[in-house]
Amino acid sequence: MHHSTEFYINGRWVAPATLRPLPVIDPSTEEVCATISLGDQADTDAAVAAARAAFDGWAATPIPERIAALERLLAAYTARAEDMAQAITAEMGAPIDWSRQQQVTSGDWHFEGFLAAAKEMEWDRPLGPHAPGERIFHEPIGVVALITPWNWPMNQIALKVAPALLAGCTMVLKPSEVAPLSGLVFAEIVDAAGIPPGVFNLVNGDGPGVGSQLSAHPDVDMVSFTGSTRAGRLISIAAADTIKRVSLELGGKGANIIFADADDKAVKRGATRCFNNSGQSCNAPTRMLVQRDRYEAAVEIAARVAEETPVIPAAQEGRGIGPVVSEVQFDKIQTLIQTGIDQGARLVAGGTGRPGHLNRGFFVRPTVFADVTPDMTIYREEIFGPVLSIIPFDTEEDAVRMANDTVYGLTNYIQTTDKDRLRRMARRLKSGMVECNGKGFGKGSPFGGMKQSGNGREGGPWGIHEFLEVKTVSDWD
Ligand code: TXE
Repeated sequence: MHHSTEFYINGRWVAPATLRPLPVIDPSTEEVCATISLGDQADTDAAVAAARAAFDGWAATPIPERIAALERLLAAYTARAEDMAQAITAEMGAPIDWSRQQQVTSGDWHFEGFLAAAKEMEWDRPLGPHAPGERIFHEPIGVVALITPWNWPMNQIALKVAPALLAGCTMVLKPSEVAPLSGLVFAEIVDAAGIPPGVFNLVNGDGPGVGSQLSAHPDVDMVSFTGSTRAGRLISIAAADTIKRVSLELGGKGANIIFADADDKAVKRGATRCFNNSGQSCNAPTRMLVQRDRYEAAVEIAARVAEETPVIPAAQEGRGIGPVVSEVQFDKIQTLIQTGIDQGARLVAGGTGRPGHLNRGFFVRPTVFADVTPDMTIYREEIFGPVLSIIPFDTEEDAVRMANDTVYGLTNYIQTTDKDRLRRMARRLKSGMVECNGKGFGKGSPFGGMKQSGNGREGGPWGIHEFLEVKTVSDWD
């Protein structure tokens, strides 16, 4: 990739103010697959200045033209789908078919969802008969910083860039320094789509550097962040002085409540979902709560799913999970698995160490623990690896209490054929999303969490509203 140490600022590829090389490690081979440069304050300032200079023009661009720009971006994105898949496979070790079929297509999915929402949205309207003459306007908040993680790199970029563009904001994207290659390909796509200079800018960097510089920057009006709860807290603190809006999509510890009357596939589906993307999804159903009658059978099924999940290197085609993203994540997951064993959970599949057929790469064995209790670390902490905890319950009341017994509140899952129970339970779970009986969400559904899983919602009109201010004008009509 010829631009890899450069940044995309004001419609051009530019060298960093000071070259600070950082190798990108392919997690499948542990070899360097590219080198980027970390930015510093001068680069951050240049990108923010470009976005500020472009703001008035982009904000005044009529909405149909902004929609047309996103349509061009979608076409340019589709044309580069294979390059994007290769970039994601290199930077995060995702098996190539998974990159093609899940990681890359998440981008199209969100672009299409936002385009539909933008066409239907009311951008300004009279307030109503109770407020005669008043009109409300939705206006872009200004220059926005978009800080994204490594686990679904293109998904997160699409979830932020598309609504920011439609809202009329100009932006600086800082992708994760662990998986920055998809962001670089994306900047080339933006360039090819003819988005006006300065509207979209990209600076690579790490959290304490460009990440916190953007968060504290007096000329940035909003930060939209996806990542750890730890970093979300630091961003809020850094942003506090300038009172900028901070929208956060953070960790999760989803409960998957499986009642005795759930369909036959419920356990298999839940375990598979937990291992997908090597467990690196904030909405993964990591705590499987199973009603006592089906508990032992569920433990057996989940153990079999773990044993039958192929663990494969990124270049290999076909079904399977790849490594986790980095040595840091690998070590963290190993420690958590060992802690599960030490604290007395029953290990029924997987365990510490690499799978036997692989002698390098950050591969983790799909792991299942039974008899997990609420006092255990693996019940509480987001593991972000292919590790499932199974816990028995007796009554609906117990299930609600256990599901809500976490600082997180992103996604919970219910499996039951009893619709009345499903409706009762769904209303009592403290999470932004409740996914039931394996029925996934559609394009443009709101995505986001309660409690320490964050604030705000991404996707559809909710996602666009995150980037808008509301203005009320009296005596308009
Ligand atoms: O994430 P970080 P890490 C969770 C998951 C994982 C853990 C640690 O549990 O095991 O977080 O992952 C930027 N100011 N999730 O440490 O550090 C950073 O540069 C501004 C859940 O790798 O949060 C990168 O761009 N920015 C999650 C982004 O934050 C800062 C996805 C994510 O990295 C910053 C990823 C700072 N002070 C991890 N510090 C999800 N919600 O899906 C870091 N960053």
